[in-house]
Amino acid sequence: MTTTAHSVQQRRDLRTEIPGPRSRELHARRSAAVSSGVSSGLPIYVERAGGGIVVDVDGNQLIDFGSGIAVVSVGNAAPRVVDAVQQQVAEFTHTCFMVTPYEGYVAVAEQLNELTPGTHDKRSALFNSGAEAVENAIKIARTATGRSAVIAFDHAYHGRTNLTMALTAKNMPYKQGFGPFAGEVYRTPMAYPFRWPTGPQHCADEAFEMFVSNVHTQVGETNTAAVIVEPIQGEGGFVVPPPGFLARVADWCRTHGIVFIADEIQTGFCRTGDWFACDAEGVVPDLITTAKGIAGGLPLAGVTGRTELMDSVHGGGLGGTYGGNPVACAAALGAIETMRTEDLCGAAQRIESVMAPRLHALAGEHPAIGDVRGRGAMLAMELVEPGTKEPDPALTAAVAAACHRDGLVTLTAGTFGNVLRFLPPLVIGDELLTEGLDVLAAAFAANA
Ligand code: PLZ
Repeated sequence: MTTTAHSVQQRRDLRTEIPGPRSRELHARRSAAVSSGVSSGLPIYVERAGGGIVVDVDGNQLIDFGSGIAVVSVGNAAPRVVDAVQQQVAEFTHTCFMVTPYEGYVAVAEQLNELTPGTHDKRSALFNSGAEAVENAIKIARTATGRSAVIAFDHAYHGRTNLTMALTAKNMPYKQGFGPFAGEVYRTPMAYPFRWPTGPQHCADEAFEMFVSNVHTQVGETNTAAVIVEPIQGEGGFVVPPPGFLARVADWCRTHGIVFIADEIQTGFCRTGDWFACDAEGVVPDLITTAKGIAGGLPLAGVTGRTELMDSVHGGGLGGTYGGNPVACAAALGAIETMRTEDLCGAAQRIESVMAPRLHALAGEHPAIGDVRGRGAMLAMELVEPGTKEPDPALTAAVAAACHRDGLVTLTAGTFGNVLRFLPPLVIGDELLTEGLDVLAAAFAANA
């Protein structure tokens, strides 16, 4: 079967200004048809994409350092994903797993049970989006423990539905005006080395002590169903907690019968150089949520965890019309096979070895780069007023805009909007990677 992926030449090519005339035309149509509540960081309208390149309707070819927010880790229109989807879509598109089941769902669950951290007995359930997976992980933790409180961290991002808005830390744009939010959600400081008030060397111990104290004094261990944490925070600015912090939180949860949930929706599936970010430290979560990278761009999400937790829910308590849709499951099996056979965990490590030294060198030249951090192909720079830790969201926006104009898709992040983050597809070639970094360096030279 032929696939389309390699029809996209792997090179940057700008034919018009960005966005070009056809994109601007589409943008005018969009403004008259699409809610302004949905915004786009870079309004070029996409015609095709493959590997590390996005092609717009004006024929411009941009280097992709975003992967549609860490989704197309296997590349856009990845050959195995395209083949699997084409075959499945011609066989059947939907029956609803809750009505008449099919093998693809079971096969994805088997893969999740095998690949996620820990060798204990596991079960999985599939959903459509990351937020839905997080909601269901909380439902499962509450049923299993008979408790209701949930602890989330500063700078956390877990989604835009009502419960996940409550779990998400940042007000604007995610929560502003959308309350009231779900109850029984409590927040504690994240171990954020760059911004820890008493210095990074105290961060892990003090954040852990505050966590324990906050749960004990403000919530009560026996009222607490779950603690949810992103092992490396995504939208919050690629905050990497110091080694040992997550393991201590997980151990403490175990002592108190609290379910430790790792939200690996952004970090999962080879992104950080391991199958899951928890693997780097041997942390074994009780429940893990996955989405994004799992299915090469088709909407699919999962909750995987200890059988005794996952099976504590009454039959029919979990589900949804489309959860584990057969086409999305076929895509996931194609994506996972790609990750295995092309060693995309190794590819993420290679990307770090190319990118990290360049980012550190840039930080040496530009005092506005206060911090370089991340792991694997999940790297970021935090921008500040030189000599201080005062966030500089204006410079961040200016550098991102300069990258966009010069044909590099980059994303921003962070509670203070001052983080440039890099999430290239794991199949990107070294040449494109280096060229993307050159574009970034030029954007700094012109703006910082
Ligand atoms: N948990 C850790 O990163 C999604 C959202 C972008 P959904 N992050 C990108 C935006 O502005 O909406 C995410 C995540 C983590 C949960 C989610 C939610 O996943 O598939 O977007 O619902």
